[in-house]
Amino acid sequence: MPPLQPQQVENTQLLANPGFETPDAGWGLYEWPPREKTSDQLTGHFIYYSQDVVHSGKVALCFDFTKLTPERLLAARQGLKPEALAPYEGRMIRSSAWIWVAKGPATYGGNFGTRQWGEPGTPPLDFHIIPLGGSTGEWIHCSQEFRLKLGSTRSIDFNIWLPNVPDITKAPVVYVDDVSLEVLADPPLAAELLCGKVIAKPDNRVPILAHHLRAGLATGPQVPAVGRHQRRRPAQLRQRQAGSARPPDGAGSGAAEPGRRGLRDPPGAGSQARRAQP
Ligand SMILES: [Ca+2]
Repeated sequence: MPPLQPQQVENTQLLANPGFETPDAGWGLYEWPPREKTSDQLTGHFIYYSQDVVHSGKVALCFDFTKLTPERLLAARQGLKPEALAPYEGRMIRSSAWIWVAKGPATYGGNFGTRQWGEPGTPPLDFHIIPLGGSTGEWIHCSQEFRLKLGSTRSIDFNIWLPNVPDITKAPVVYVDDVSLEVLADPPLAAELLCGKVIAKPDNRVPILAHHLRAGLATGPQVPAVGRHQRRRPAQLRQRQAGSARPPDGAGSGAAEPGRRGLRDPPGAGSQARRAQP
């Protein structure tokens, strides 16, 4: 029997502009706590698209705390619609991000992940938030996986929260790139057939071949074992010497959403952080 050819399976990206290659697309940029007269242009001085340090492509998002007071927190956010996620109810989701701490304390960290909201003014129905950080001068990958349960979710947001540090002489400069919120592909139960005639497709996924039945192989074709997902190979690290990209006009909204708390203690279970392998 000739070998079966496994189907290509790919994860589904839920975020817009995950690699920041299209400035001003997808992401809202914020300061926290909100303050009066905070303009998009001012926020753009602290969070901006940069070509200085990138994980892939030509652009990463830089969070620069060197001109901020210690209590300030910077954030990037995308909103997601439950209707768009409804087809993936019950599926495994992976959120991940790469971070490079260019300047700051020996070890620095913030948080990132999703929050699911119900009625306005009430706490989140669910959240999946983990630390985002690491030591200076290397790309760190942080990721977690969870099962999507929308329930009565009315809105979802994906956030990156990075705080300043108490010692302003060590105010961080941090680059974030290749942020991802993916629906993990199912294992490929079906297979491309190289010969034989398909006579039935129970549950429309696993075909049964006529000659299998003749041979008494009632169990159907052997499906190659393929993992639930493939780990992404770290992209080659690149540190560019070119000057910083100017913050685009209108890069941030400058106002955080009222009545919503920016940070919560992240659940540690299911999270992982690992260093890039050059
Ligand atoms: Ca990028």
